[in-house]
Amino acid sequence: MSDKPVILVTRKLPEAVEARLSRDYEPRLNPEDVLYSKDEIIERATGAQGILPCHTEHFTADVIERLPEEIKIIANFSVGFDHVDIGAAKKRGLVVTNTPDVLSNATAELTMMLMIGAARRASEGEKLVRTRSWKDWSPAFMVGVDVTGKRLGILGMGRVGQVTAKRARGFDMEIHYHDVRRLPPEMEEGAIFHETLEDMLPLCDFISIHCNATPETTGLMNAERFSLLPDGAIYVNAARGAIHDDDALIGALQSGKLWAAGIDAYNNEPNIDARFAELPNTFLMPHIGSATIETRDAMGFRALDNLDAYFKGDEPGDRVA
Ligand code: 8YV
Repeated sequence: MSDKPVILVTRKLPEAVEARLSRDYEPRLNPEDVLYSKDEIIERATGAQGILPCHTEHFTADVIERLPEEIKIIANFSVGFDHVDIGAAKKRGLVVTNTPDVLSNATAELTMMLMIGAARRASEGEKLVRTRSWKDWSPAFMVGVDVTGKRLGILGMGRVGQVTAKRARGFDMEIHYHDVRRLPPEMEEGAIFHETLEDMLPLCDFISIHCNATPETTGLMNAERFSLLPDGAIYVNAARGAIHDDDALIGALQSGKLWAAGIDAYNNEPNIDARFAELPNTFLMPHIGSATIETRDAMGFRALDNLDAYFKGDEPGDRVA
C-alpha cells in the first residue's frame, strides 16, 4: 500500500494533470467522465483524503455532512465555488480551494466573442450558411450593431472583469463598472466606477456579468434592472446564470428592450430554459469560458498546487474555506 494521499477526481482531467496526479497521489480517476450522483460521490469518497471536483458536482450541506470523516479538502477545478456550501464546509472544518487567475484570459476572450456574436447576429448567420438557406445579399441583409466605441458596463470588476475591460479597450469601448469595492485608481485605467448598479445601468450599451454567484447577487438582473438599460442594449453573461432572472431576461429579449444577448452561463445547466434557443437574438455557448487546452491544464495544475500545499502542511494559496 502506498502512503500517498487518496484523491477522488470526479471528472476526466487533461492528460498532463492526471499524470501529475498519478505521480504524487493515489487518484481515483473517472476515465469515462461519468457524472456522479451525490450518493456516488459519497460512496467513492470512502477512504479518500481529498476530492478534486468540478462545478458539475454539488456539495450541498447534506452532501458535506455525509462525506466520510477522512475527507479533509475539496480542491476545486474551477474559480467559481457556488457549487459548494461554504458555510457547511467551514462548520465541518473542510478546506476548500479554487483556481483563480489562470482562466481570466480565456473567459475574457469568450466574453468578447459573446459580445461580438450577439451584436453581429452570429447565430443567425451561421445557421443560414450551415443549413444552405443563404440565398441572397442586400444592404439590409443581416445588419447588426457596432461594438467599437460603445459603452460597456462590467458588473463585478474582479480578475475576469479587469481582463475583459482591457480587451474591450482594444475596441475603443468606454468602460463603466460596479462592484462592492472600488479599484485603486491606478488599476482603473480610466474605467468609471458606479456606487450602485442602478446608476450604471442607464449608461450600458453592453452589460457584461463577472461577479460571483452568492445569495446577494442571485437574481440581481431582474425585470426592474433590465428596464433601466438603454433600449437596444446587449446583455452578456459568461459568469453564472444565477445572476439573471430567466423570465426577466427572456422578456427583455422578446420585447426588443434588449437587442440581443450572448450567454455562456445559465440557470439549471444543462437543462436550460428552452426559450433561449427559440429566440433569434441570442448567441448561446455551452459553458465553455475556460475551455482552452492551455487554460484547462493550468486549472488542473493550480488545483494540484493547492492539494500539494495542504498535504505538505502549508496553507493552500487559493483557500476559500
Ligand atoms: C469551469 C467555471 O470550466 O471555473 C469556473 O468557475 O465556470 C468554468 O470556467 C468549470 O467551473 C469547471 O469546473
